[in-house]
Amino acid sequence: MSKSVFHAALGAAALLASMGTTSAFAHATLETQTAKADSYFKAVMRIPHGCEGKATNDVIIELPDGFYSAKPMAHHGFEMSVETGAYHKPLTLHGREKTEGVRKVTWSGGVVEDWAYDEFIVFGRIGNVEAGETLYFKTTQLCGDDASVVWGEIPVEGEKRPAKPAPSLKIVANADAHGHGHNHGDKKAEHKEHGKMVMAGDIHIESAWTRATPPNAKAGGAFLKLTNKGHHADRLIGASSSVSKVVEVHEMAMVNDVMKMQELTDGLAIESGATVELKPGGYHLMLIGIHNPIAKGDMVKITLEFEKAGKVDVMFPAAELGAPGMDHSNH
Ligand SMILES: [Cu+2]
Repeated sequence: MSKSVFHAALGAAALLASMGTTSAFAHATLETQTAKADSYFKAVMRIPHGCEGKATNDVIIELPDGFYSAKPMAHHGFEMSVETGAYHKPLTLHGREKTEGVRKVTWSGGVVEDWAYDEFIVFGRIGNVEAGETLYFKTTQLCGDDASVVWGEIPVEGEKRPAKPAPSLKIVANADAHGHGHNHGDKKAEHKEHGKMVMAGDIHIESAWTRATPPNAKAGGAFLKLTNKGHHADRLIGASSSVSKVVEVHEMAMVNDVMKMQELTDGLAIESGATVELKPGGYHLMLIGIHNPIAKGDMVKITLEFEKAGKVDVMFPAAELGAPGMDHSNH
């Protein structure tokens, strides 16, 4: 009994303290919504209300790729538990490679009344993400056995803001970080563009880029990173663009000791949970029969087609002629 009284009192105090400045927010959001690349960050998740009138009993935060070495903070009146798993990419911190860690935190069995406000905290390290990218902290509130609120929708540029957006964290440049390959000063604008994430259903599309072509070139390559966040495998089955006659999905393969490229006629599989990178020397999109040379700085629009996720337009900024990769692809 004394526990819930204390809890209600704490919630009311926090609500009063936040009124006036933030009383209008109705979504679960992070208190601080920007973080520097390669820095430590305290994610404070703000829970502004329950589930349509019902008190919140459990809060679950799924940690995004790019958030390492997570340590959740205990919360009075709640049991805390974690799920660990492999990171999408290892990160070396203080000379040690981190390959797995906490990916999901659950605070359960407490009470946050619908009229109360509360906060749940996870401390961690931002890594393997670039300025301009956004991390999403999917957050679920469970209220009793039959009610819940899931803050898990990813906003798509140019579309209506979702009703239950996933709490987001925008990554900004870190002037203090060393050895991170940010030496392409003249490509800042392009980099910003290509750092944007596009979604097609469960497929996250990132790091799209192409490169300038020589004057009489008939073909060019285009590159990007695809991550399947869904529970079912999908395939990239085709692509098209107004800049060339056709766009094919290619792979590089050794044929009689010679590296050759060939079309993947069945498309490129993206298994559930997998990230497939299309990059120079590996899988790539091939623009065949280019109508006009591509110049550095051009934005090339390519429509990708997935077997399940359908069609999506992606903008590919053009790097200089012969560029081995944009900033991302080098590390
Ligand atoms: Cu090719």
